[in-house]
Amino acid sequence: MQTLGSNASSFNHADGRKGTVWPDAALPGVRTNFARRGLRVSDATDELSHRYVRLRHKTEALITPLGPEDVVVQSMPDASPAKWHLAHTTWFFEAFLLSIHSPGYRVFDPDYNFLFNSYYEALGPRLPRAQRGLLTRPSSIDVMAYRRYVDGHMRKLLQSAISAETEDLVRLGLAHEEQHQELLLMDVLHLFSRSPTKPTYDKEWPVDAVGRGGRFKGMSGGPFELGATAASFAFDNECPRHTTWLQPFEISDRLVTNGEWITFMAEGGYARPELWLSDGWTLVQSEAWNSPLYWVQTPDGWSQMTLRGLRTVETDAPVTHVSYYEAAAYAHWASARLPTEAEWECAARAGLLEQVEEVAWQWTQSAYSAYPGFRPAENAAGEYNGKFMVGQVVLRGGASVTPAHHSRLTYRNFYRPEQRWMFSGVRLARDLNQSGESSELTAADSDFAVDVVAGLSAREKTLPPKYFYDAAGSELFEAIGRTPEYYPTRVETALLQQFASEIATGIPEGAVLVEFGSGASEKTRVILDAAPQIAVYVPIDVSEDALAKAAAALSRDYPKLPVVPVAEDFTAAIRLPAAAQGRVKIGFFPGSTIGNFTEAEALRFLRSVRQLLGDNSVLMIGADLVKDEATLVAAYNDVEGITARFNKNLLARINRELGGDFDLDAFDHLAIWNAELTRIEMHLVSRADQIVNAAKHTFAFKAGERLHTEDSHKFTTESFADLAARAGWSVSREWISAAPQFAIFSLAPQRSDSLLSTTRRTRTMETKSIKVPGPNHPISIEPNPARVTVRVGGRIIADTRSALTLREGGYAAVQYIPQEDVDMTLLKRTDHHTYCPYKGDCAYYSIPLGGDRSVNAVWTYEAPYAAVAAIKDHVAFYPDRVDAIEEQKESKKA
Ligand code: SAH
Ligand code: AVI
Repeated sequence: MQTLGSNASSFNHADGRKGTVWPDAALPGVRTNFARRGLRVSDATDELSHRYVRLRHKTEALITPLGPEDVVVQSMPDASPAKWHLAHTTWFFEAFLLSIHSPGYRVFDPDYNFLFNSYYEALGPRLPRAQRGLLTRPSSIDVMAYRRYVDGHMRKLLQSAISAETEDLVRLGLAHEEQHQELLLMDVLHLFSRSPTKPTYDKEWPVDAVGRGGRFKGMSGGPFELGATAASFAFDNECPRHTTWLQPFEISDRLVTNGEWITFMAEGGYARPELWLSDGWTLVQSEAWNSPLYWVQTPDGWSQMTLRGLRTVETDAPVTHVSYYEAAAYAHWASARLPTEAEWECAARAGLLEQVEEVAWQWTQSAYSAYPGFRPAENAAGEYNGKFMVGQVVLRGGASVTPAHHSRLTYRNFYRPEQRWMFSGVRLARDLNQSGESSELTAADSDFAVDVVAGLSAREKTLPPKYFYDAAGSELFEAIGRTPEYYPTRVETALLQQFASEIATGIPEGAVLVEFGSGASEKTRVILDAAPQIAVYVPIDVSEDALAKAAAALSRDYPKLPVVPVAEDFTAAIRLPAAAQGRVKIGFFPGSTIGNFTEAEALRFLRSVRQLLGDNSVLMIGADLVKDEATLVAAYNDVEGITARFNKNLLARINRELGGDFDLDAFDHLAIWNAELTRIEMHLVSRADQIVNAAKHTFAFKAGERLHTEDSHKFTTESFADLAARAGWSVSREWISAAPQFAIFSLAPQRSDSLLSTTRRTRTMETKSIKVPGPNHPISIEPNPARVTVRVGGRIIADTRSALTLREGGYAAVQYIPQEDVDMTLLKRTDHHTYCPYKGDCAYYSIPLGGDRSVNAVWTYEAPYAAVAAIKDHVAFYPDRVDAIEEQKESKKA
């Protein structure tokens, strides 16, 4: 037994809570006869009439927060006034059930068939959809009376013996009214979003749960049974169940978040035509779309109109109210695609998906069309779904505004690709390789496979350069050394030969020579020839082939010298062989291989070598020096194309060892000078949009997209000495060649007593030159009237109205932000330092939130020179190491 007045309505909510609206009133000012009379339904005997009563009441509960004017207005042609929904759902029962299956039934008002028929041609002409907001008559009171009239007759019908056909129509009517409950909420939200006062529908309306971003889950392909069976209620468009074929795919277990969408926006998502379907791009321009529907930019960032009113966009909650065009553009940008509806249903049935029906309907890439064998019903209800099967796209799942238990895994929602007032979201999918293996790598997979998958899955694709050196790559490197353009090998060898005897004097009797990245050990010979006192040689290299060949050749040519090769990654913890124990260790790291490290890697390497070699050691390092761009660029773009082959050998190696299918001709070699970071960068550039499989994964390359394969940092004697000093070494000798300049540094371990390090620091300070800005190097600092914000990883980490704009010579203006307006807890101090003769010593921070891209993204002058004293206690951000640095001009308040 159940009292109607205590019947709560429930909706799906991501946090598992149910939204509750108590149906103790209906239209404002309208009598609700059931509630007033406290009518009980104890006489309703079967499940269907209980459901009918509960559901009808729930619809009325939804309008309790609305005022009399709210229920009449139509905010756009796609939306309907709440009053119209109340009447139309009632008309559905009258037209499809009572008028046909209830003998002697007289319609409530003959005009209502014209006013409240939505789209059923078989039931006569109707009011044009866009005119529903003109219905000030019938009044709300009339509409509620209509509901009561039809409810009374429906109760009688449901208490009589009804046929299976009638029962099916009742269930259809109930499902129909549930759809309109959702539509009513969508339409109210749209209406309120258009109101300047941004009203709240329900301040207790649950918010979507926040959480982690999605992880891709793999599914093998094969036959799949798609669609609903006859076992329980389903719309006709979900039937018949039939076999379809799936290719292997992977699908994200969660929906795309607002934070991820903000990154898409920051990376020009709404401004890059190449991401968009043609019709979508036309809309972006004509409608000036720059964010999801209902997002508004406020001084505090993005806010979003919701049923709770205007609220700050929650970065970890799923994005909602996006069109198919936006979803497809996002997927393109994210190197993914939208799932097909069969993939979605298959993964959902396998239990792989979260956020299935509690947040937002999920766009699929499937056009809404008939399943094989689909037949619409013969009667007027045949118009329910089938006639819309063109020009629309299927969405799967369910939304926070969908009545609980309304949706199911076979449910096919559908909207036009430009619509976005419904609660629509995005779930990504990707193709899997043809073998359909799980994309999860296991312990059995090599480090190479793990690094390739990680590097090619990154937003900016990259691979560690150590993988260049398989047998073929090592030989290609040797060949590069013989090209006229690649001067480092030639020049360093000549320098070694020139100063061999000097170098040899620093090597004591019985020492062990430990070489890092020894390759063919050609340069080693110069040292060995000049220093026969070397008792043992330990070459260390990842390239087993190069190492074995070199060891064999040296043993042949230096028969008295024990050669003990170590085939390992020299960045890992290395143990020297027993033959090296008890001997003075001479480290040798030629070739400027140190330049292939990032600064952090170089420091880590130098510190670990300091440990490995011990206090009495010497470390000789060959390092290429900064020089004119033409010489540098030519060295990595030899005319014969050997460096290009070396670069592409990385792809060939992936093909050989990881089952890859890279087409080497579909990539171009690119080597460029990055003056700001003083390094040559090598990339492979995709010539076209292409899909590549490797290491059980599928990777999408866009035309022009780069795979970053190597950095070769170039040094100055100062920058190198500084690097060495920060890792516990001091430069005791340096030999520098004539142009093209290359250096060999002999390093000694810094003594650990503080006196020496203080001395060194003092010396460094003394040798720094100080310059004063002037006409040749002007610097200006001005307060910035704009509000400046800095975003990283979707979060605002700096927000100020007191930024200082520093302009220096021809450089881009830099915003210096007071530290008090920066969330300094999100920054991590690094040991990177630079020096500017005009501004002083510069210290750096990384932003862990931004990952690798945000290493040393922030700098500060802690004790700036007098000319720029104003920037003390301020920090600045590299624009390309954060999501965005935004300036908003403050509008003058009236
Ligand atoms: N020292 C030689 C070869 C330089 S080429 C010369 O100066 O001509 C770089 C060498 O370093 C290659 O032989 C490569 O296999 C090796 N190498 C690169 N990264 C490595 C790593 N992480 N661990 C061990 N060896 C590495
Ligand atoms: C081994 N390393 C220092 C070489 C360099 O110059 O960075 C590798 C190389 N890359 C292209 N050409 C040579």
